[in-house]
Amino acid sequence: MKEMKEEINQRLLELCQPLKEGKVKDAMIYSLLAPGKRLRPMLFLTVLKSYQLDYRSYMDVACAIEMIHTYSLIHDDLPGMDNDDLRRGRKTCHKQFDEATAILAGDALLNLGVNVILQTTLNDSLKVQLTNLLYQASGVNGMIYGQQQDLYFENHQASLEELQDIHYHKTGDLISVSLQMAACIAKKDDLEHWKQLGYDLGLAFQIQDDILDITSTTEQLGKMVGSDIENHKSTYVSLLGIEASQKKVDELFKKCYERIYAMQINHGLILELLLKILKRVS
Ligand code: GRG
Repeated sequence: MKEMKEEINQRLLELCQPLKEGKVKDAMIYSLLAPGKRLRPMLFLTVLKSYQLDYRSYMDVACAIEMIHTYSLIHDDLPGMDNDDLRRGRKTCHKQFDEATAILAGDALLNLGVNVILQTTLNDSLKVQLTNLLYQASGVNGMIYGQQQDLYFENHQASLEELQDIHYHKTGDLISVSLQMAACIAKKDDLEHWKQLGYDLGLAFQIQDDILDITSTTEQLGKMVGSDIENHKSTYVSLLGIEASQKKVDELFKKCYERIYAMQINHGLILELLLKILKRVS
């Protein structure tokens, strides 16, 4: 798993090397190579591996997923959005550089993602399918919709249903599509299984995030903690409490395991990664 993460980091850097020199390139590399978990590309590659495919042939697609995720983090941290100073244990992109550079670096990563997929040697039909899935999930019906709703509910009380809708899109769409893209390559018949598994995992991951915002430290998380309470934000924890939220996380993971065992894959590989996510402290 460590080896896969290092391979992702190395390829991310290589893909940025040909870019024109300047502050935007520097900011892209700064945020992209910051110590993140690489969860989404790891899920994508691990699913491929669990079907006995050579995951390295799809490394650039994995990198495109991480580029989109990093763009979303850079923009989410901007003063016009969450206005955060710390991300992945470092100053946020606009704090390290400036706001205009951070906006452009985010735009450029979103843009680079599609180019990276199109420039692979995969067959054209597959490239179109993967690009379509990824950009639908991160677009205005997906992650951007989730972000819009999240911003709206900063000043409005959200019900549990509304909160779930935010999470399905803000967090779930990109996690789920990472799994769907792998299924699209490996076995289309399993796509629906991976899609639902991704939404359950995404919701569990977000509830964990709400719990960690209360139980963890800034050093451990690499971002400011306690911000949800400070912003009077509706979260699973504020609506249900920590214990019931943790119970919900456990239930969602159990559903994920059941789906994994329903498929003919190398179960151990994907279970190992899920277990790592379940036990995560950052
Ligand atoms: C700006 C269009 C747009 C969307 C932003 C991703 C996102 C949507 C906002 C980030 C804020 C947040 C807490 C989102 C929930 C998902 C989440 C926990 C993101 C952080 O992902 P990790 O933990 O981060 O995988 P690393 O740094 O490990 O990659």
